[in-house]
Amino acid sequence: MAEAFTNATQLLSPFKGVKKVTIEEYFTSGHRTCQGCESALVMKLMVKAAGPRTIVLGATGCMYVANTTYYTTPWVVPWMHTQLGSSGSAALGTAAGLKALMKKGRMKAEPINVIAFCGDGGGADMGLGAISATLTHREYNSLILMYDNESYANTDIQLSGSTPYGANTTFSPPGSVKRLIHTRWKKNMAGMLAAGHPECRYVATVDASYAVEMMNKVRKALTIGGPTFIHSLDPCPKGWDYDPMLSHELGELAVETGIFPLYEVEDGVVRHYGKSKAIAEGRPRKPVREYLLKQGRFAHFIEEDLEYFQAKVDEMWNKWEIPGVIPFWKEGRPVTAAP
Ligand SMILES: Cc1ncc(C[n+]2csc(CCOP(=O)(O)OP(=O)(O)O)c2C)c(N)n1
Ligand code: SF4
Ligand SMILES: [Mg+2]
Repeated sequence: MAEAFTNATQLLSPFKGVKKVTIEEYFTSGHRTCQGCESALVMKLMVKAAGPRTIVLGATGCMYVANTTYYTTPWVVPWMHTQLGSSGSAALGTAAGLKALMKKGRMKAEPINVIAFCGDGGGADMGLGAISATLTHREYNSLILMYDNESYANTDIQLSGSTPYGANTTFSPPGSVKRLIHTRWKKNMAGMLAAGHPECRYVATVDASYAVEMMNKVRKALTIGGPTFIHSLDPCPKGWDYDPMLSHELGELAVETGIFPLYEVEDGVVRHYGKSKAIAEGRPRKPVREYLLKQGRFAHFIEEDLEYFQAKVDEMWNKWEIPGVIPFWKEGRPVTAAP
């Protein structure tokens, strides 16, 4: 009993290979996401990794709207919608509420996982302040998972702070006068949160194309406890404009080209994972064009756009203080000019 008030967490050991993954599902049929939606797969893997004693809170976005339509829902565990910018406050409030109820003896004292998810619009833009605040409260256990489909997808693919350079969105349609409307580089969400939140013991990036690794990072975050954060890159056939059968391949290419590094920061120690580890150790990356040109949102790119994108990714791996994670230079910063 007393243990529950000292921040005890569930001890979720890693799945040792795909054959050891549990078969129970807590996100089942009954959703209406697009064919090939990786974010739906992320929800399924996330809650499978967490197990049945879990509460999920979901900010507005595709994973709210398409998953809870007209009294149907795929969620088997308790689930609650929260406002678009509120994943952080929902996570913290729920964790604090559970703790108070257990302390007063109003419910059985046991470690219950609290996971709040948000999209990139809800997390990297609108709810960034609330996520940051939650990551300062080490006395409450919660995981915030940002599923990043790189746009405000639910309202028809508007540009977010997480949309990649040059992408065609409904807010940045390429035209004959101006080819590139969106010319800002994507926010470095995981790196920013890891570097700036000393009370947060675990931040990681994941990609559902590497499903076991992804689930094990969720299990690790929940086991470590306190406030934790995971950033997931999710191919979105509708917003990225590609054949749904390519979702898995695009998830792999995002990592193999070095565009989306897979890593974790645990108690201040950075560990690259899988192909990102090999890249950090010097293995050549695939050219970014292999990833970009499979997607209609980059169909207007000309050679100089591809070269600029490649140069920026090269910079991440060759020049950053911690490759792919922390982008600082002591001196002599290179200048990569945009076309
Ligand atoms: C405060 C507020 N502003 C705008 C909206 C309208 N809205 C609903 S879903 C959504 C898109 C959210 O984008 P993101 O968080 O990236 O999730 P996605 O739809 O991509 O899954 C918007 C703008 C809202 N629900 N609340
Ligand atoms: S628009 Fe994208 S994120 Fe939304 S349900 Fe469709 S594939 Fe999934
Ligand atoms: Mg989004």
